[in-house]
Amino acid sequence: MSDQAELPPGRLSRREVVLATGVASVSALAGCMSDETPPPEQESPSASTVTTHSSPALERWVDEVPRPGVVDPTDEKDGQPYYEIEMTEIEQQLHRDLPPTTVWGYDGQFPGPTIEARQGEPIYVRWQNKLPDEHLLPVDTTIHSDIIPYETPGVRTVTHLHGGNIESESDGKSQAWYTRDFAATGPEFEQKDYYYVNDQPAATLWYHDHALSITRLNVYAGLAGFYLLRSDEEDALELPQGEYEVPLVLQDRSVTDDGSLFYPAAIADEQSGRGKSHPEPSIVPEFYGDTSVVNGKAWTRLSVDPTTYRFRLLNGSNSRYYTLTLLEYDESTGKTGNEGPALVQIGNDGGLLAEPVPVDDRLEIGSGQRADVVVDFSEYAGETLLLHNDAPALYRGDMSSADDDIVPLHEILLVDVADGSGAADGSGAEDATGGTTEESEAAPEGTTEAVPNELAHVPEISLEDVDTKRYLTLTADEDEHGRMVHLLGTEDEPDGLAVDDPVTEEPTVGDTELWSFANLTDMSHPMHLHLVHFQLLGRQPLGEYQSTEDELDLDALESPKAYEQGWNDVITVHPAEVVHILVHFGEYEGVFNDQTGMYMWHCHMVEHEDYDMMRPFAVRPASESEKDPASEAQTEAETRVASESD
Ligand SMILES: [Cu+2]
Repeated sequence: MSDQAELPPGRLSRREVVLATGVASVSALAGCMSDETPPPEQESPSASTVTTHSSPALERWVDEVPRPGVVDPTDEKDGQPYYEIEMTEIEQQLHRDLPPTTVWGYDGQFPGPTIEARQGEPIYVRWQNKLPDEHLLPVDTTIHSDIIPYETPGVRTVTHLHGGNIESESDGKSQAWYTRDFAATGPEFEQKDYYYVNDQPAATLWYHDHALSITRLNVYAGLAGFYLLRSDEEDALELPQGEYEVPLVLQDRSVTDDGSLFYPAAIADEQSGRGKSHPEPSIVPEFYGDTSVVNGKAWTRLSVDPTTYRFRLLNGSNSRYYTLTLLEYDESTGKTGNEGPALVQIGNDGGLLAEPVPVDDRLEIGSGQRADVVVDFSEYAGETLLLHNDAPALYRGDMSSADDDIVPLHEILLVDVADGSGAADGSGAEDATGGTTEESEAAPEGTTEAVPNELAHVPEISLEDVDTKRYLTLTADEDEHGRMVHLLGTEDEPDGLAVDDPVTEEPTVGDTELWSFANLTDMSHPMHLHLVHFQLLGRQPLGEYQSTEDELDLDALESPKAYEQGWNDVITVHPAEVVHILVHFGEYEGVFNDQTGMYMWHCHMVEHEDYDMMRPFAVRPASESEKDPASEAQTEAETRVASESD
């Protein structure tokens, strides 16, 4: 097995990068693929053939960033709050100077309304599909046409609670899709009402569409929103709240002059087909929009008081990475200046960190990831700041180069800090914000105080607790049309498996596993596991890791960055790197809860997830695995276990 870190011959000799309508080939990474010879039919990469869709030049920073609404329960079910949330097609103005844009929203909003949940208080949600018969965006019907009935009328949707430590039946798996009014349902559809037990640490969760092979289109159309899980422990910290706690979903979009969302219908690609013609519409390997959209508005500004704020950052873009910092900004010249106030991270995907961590460089946030940060603006009264992104569109971590920035997006959000008069001390500001009196009284106290030095108890998962190790590959291949297909593989199948190949990851509830992601491609991937939150053990170069070695050399690992500690459900794996994560399936030292059944793990760049960088995993009950470790149909197993326990 000594060769398993080597790349399959010819596999990744070129890189197809789709811009809005165009394609560039980007040569393979030099360092990790130097011994590879290009296949003879390969043409030279040529940036000159790139054509891009350009969105209209909109005046920046004219609209204030909207705050997502909060949705109220519509009823009760089994004594718990019950929400009925409709997905509908709506018109929404994305910018002052654009005509209204047709988007899809939950509860009539893009992004969807925030669900405010509390630890220990379960809720039910019925995600009602009320979408039109026709998709808003071009659907490629060649992907998994054997398991997706593309001829079925209606738009397939299914809502996944990202970061939810929840039952399999409510997970929102990609094949649990359904069309309008549940007229047609996918093979893994089980129930209409989803049950969210909320038995996990307070965290910034989010919900979004997850329908098999059209997730990229449904999310791009607008189907995503926040789910903020709160707890008494978190409340006791008196973190900034009310007006001083701002959820911000960062997205990139492209639009046309009439305001329509633009998403490429095909790979306009003379180069990559090797003489083969692509289907049309065709999926594109990645999508990068040229317009920054925050909370559903393009090029927005955020007005703040010179005090401390809590920002719930979510990367809701399809493929784009962000590396963020706040810079001083001269709005009249458009020039950036010195570093602004530090982003101080207090939480990530799965909840609060043990202690606040100033982000000393830039905050890297991949698609699907959340960063819970506080920022103290008190030294910046009267100043203008820019939330600045430095990640090139095609992101490779430290290996990134300027050539990778095929669709630049550096300016994300303008922040206006009010001058110190009046509003600064928090004593008079809240009346002007339109908040309720109760909120106004609650908000100011914690906002100007320093954030507590101790935030949460985060029990550490130890390598010594590992029951099972899995070596998992991130790889790519070419399909019969000459298009790139991204895949996930295993030690036995390093070249990758399809989403509908039999399940190969079958942890037992109560076990701890070491998952080692080996990235054989030339770009960074944000890898996501449903159900669980995991801890990053460390990273190392691909060439230095032999999966057959019994012991992992901890000294050889690059340690997690401070803000990567704690509970993650997305982790970035850079090119030619192995990332080791420790995953416990089930309750762990008083946090999280036991669940069994089928879930998914996948790259969260949704173009990759759709084709075909997604795999199932099955959490087996402890009793079942003792009796029969071989895989059986999970539904049968669950039925059996359930009936035995009755
Ligand atoms: Cu990916």
